[in-house]
This record gives sequence, C-alpha cells and structure tokens, in this order.
Amino acid sequence: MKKCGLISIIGKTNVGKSTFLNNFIGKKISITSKTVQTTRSNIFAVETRGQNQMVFIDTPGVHGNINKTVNRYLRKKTLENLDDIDVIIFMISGSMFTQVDQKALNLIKRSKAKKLFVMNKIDLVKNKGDLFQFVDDFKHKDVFEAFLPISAEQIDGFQAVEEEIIKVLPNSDFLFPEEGYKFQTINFEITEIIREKVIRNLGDELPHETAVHVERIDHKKDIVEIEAEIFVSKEGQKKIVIGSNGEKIKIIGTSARRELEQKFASKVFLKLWCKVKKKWIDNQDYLESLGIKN
Ligand SMILES: Nc1nc2c(ncn2[C@@H]2O[C@H](COP(=O)(O)OP(=O)(O)OP(=O)(O)O)[C@@H](O)[C@H]2O)c(=O)[nH]1
Ligand SMILES: [Mg+2]
Repeated sequence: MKKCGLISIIGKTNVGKSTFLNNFIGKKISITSKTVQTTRSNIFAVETRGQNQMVFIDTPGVHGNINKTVNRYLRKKTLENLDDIDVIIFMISGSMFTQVDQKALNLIKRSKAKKLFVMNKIDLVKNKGDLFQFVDDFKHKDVFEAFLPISAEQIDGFQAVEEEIIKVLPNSDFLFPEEGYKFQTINFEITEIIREKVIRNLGDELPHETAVHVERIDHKKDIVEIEAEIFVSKEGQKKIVIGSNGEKIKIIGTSARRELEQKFASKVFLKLWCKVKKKWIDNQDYLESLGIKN
C-alpha cells in the first residue's frame, strides 16, 4: 500500500528547519544561515522512499515581532497550507522552549495534522538528560505523536523521524513522479542563492532587509550570464553591501557564482548591483513583486 502526504516543518526562526530539510533529503533545497528570518517563502520538496512519498514544506520561521508588514506576510505564509497538510514537524532548538516557541505552538494547535515534536541541535546539549526532563515536564504532550531528538547538522536521529513520519502518513497514491519534481523556478533559486550569500557575508550587520531580483538570465553556448540586483532600504545599507572598494559585493558575487556554476554545471558570469529601494520591507506592492506577498 502506497503512502503519501504533505509534511510542513514549522517552528521559531533559526531552530534549523531548512538545515533539516536539506540534510534529510541530501540536497540543498532551502537556504540557511545563522541569522534569523532566512526562509521567506514556503519551499517545497518531494522525497520518495520505497512505497512512501513525503512532500515537505519548509516554512518561514515564527518570529516575535510582527509589526512590520513583511513579518505579517511571513507569518501568513507559514500558516497558509495548514488545512491541507497531513503531518507537522514542530521544531525547537535543544530543550529550549521560549515564548516564541509557545507562539508557534499556538499557531499549529488548531490543525488536524498529526504532529511530531522535533528537538534539533542536540549536539549542543551537554546534558542529554535535560531532553528527557523537558519532555517529562512538557505541558502539551497530548498534542504530539512523538518526541524526537535530532541534530540536523550532524544528520543524527533522522531514522526515527522517518519512521514516525511514515507511521502517520496517509494511505494514498503518489502525488508527484517518483523521480522527483521541481517546485521552485530557476529564477527563484538564483535569487535565493544570492540572498543566502548576502546574509551569510553580512550577517548581523545587515539582517534581513535585503531582497534580490534577477534582471537577466541568458543561457549561452558555454556560459550562463546572470545579472541581478540586491535591494536594500537605506543608503547606509548599500555601503555595507558594497563594502570598501567593492570588496563585500565581490565576495558575495564570487561565492554565489561558485554555487550557481555547480547548479548549472556550466561556467557562470554573474553581475551584481546594489540599489536602494526605500522602505521596500513595508511596501505591499513591492513585496508582491518579489513574490513575498501572494
Ligand atoms: N549546532 C547545530 N547547529 C544547527 C543545527 N541545525 C541547524 N543549525 C544551525 O542553525 C542556524 C539556523 O539554521 P536554519 O536551517 O537556517 O534555521 P531555520 O529554522 O530554517 O531558520 P528560519 O528560516 O529563519 O526560520 C544555521 O547556522 C545552522 O547551521 C544542528 O543540528 N546543530
Ligand atoms: Mg529556514
């Protein structure tokens, strides 16, 4: 009997949801960074193992501050598939359960999906007994089918997660071809790769106030030419992205180009610009044009 279902990965920002997806599937699908609010859209990926097809949705992390328009949209994105999904992987970091984790838990409680509680980053937990203690003391145990400690980064505990997913996956024909399915457009993948390099290279200096837009992509005979713009909201941020003598944007461009060359299995020419678009983060039309609001 075949099994197939939608599995949403939900939790506070930065707990390692995207790292888990990438390492579980063994392929980079979703960008990751040590900074908060890295994932901004729902990222889909399908993995078929034997008679079981798992359709994952990596969601934007739940964040404490929802005053900004962009944050309100991100939250909407996290929740938009909630009625259709079969399984929720609710993720926290170690045995830390903060107010924001509680907020995230409140958001998923109403869903009919089967819920698995995943404690990630256990490689950072010195005393493993803390994890058991946490589960013992946890007030909402009845919400979840299982409590699973993992390290997404060290690929530890994945077998148990897979077994629990399969247990609760509905009997169903496969929704997607067994050989896989490409959900995200190539333009989106390019903007995400560039955005990851911006976030990773600037980190806390310039948190998440950036957006990337692909202006041109040209598949030539033995090179792919890409021109893209990095948007920031303030003049000062543009200076940070460019760096002195253009050093920073060069580093960003080089690391993005390397990853793009792997993706296209071809030489890539990448031209990056940085532009100021005032208050883009609070501009609804603009968010829409970037695909953040839809
Ligand atoms: N030590 C350790 N670090 C981890 C583990 N999993 C993820 N990380 C790190 O945690 C940070 C956040 O990881 P992400 O996968 O981007 O987190 P996320 O939950 O997708 O974040 P948002 O998209 O902002 O919601 C990165 O620096 C990861 O390398 C883990 O198992 N152990
Ligand atoms: Mg993420």
